[in-house]
Amino acid sequence: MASTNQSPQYQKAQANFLQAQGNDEKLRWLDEMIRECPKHKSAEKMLAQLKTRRKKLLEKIETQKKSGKGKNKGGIKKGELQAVIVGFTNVGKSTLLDVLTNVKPEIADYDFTTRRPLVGMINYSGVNIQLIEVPALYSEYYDTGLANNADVLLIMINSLSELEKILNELQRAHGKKLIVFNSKGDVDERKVESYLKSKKMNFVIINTENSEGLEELKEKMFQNFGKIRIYTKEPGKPRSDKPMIFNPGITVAGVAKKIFHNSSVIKETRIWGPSSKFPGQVVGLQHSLKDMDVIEFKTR
Ligand SMILES: Nc1nc2c(ncn2[C@@H]2O[C@H](COP(=O)(O)OP(=O)(O)O)[C@@H](O)[C@H]2O)c(=O)[nH]1
Ligand SMILES: [Mg+2]
Repeated sequence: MASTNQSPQYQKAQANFLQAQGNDEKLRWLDEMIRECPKHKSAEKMLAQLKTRRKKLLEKIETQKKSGKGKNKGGIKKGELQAVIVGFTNVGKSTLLDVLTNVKPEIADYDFTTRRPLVGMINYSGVNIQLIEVPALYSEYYDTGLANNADVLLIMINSLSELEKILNELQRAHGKKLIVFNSKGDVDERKVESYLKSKKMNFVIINTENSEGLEELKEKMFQNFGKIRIYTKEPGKPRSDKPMIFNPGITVAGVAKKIFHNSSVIKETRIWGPSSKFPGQVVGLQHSLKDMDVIEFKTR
């Protein structure tokens, strides 16, 4: 769908639609596109296409609801990128959720404060990451399903002695495991670091009280999803704020398919960033993209 003669409102809705993470958000922007689509004769075909797309999207949402797909036991709808914090009680899980997301959990220094999974959203440079605190291990409220199905597990500990027990509990979890050592109290961080390094562990040392290590944590968390970020731009304009998320190895054709559904509308593609030999390089449909690339399509 080339954006010729579209109002700025339409273009904005389209940009938001393309970057939407999740079907409900997609539906919202698609509705906006339909409202903003020109109503004159020559745009009839385009409007019809949008309506067909809306119908398909609704069907998809319905089947997902029925099959319960994308839902965990607790009725939490799985985000595109989902990380779950697991750990013993009182290690600072709720505090981490509090500092990284919009959720305000109850934080207390008595055991097993958190009794049901809490869900927050992190905005990491335009990427939405769903962060869930599950009730502590060994609490009657602990949720194995959430831990086992998460894409990334943040294993939160205050001392190295907790590690083995937790890893033992998480044998059936298939997500990537990132150890988050919360330096609470009197800890020799250098010792912790050299131990975890010697074990070739995937880890980050943080301190939720003074925010140390939180940026590194967000970056590592994103990397552990194994996804890449692609920004789009229109000719003569700055790049989008929110990236689109893809699996590594995605080609120009793959991105085009997601945006236009039909790559024959593309006249020329330019690339900026890690996969380009120089800024603004013209590339073909088979060109492989890298994390943080910016892609510009010129359409017919
Ligand atoms: N000194 C210190 N206390 C912390 C830190 N993070 C959390 N706490 C405290 O530890 C207690 C338990 O924290 P909470 O986030 O509820 O732990 P949870 O049970 O793992 O969710 C609370 O009193 C927090 O204020 C930290 O980095 N340093
Ligand atoms: Mg808690």
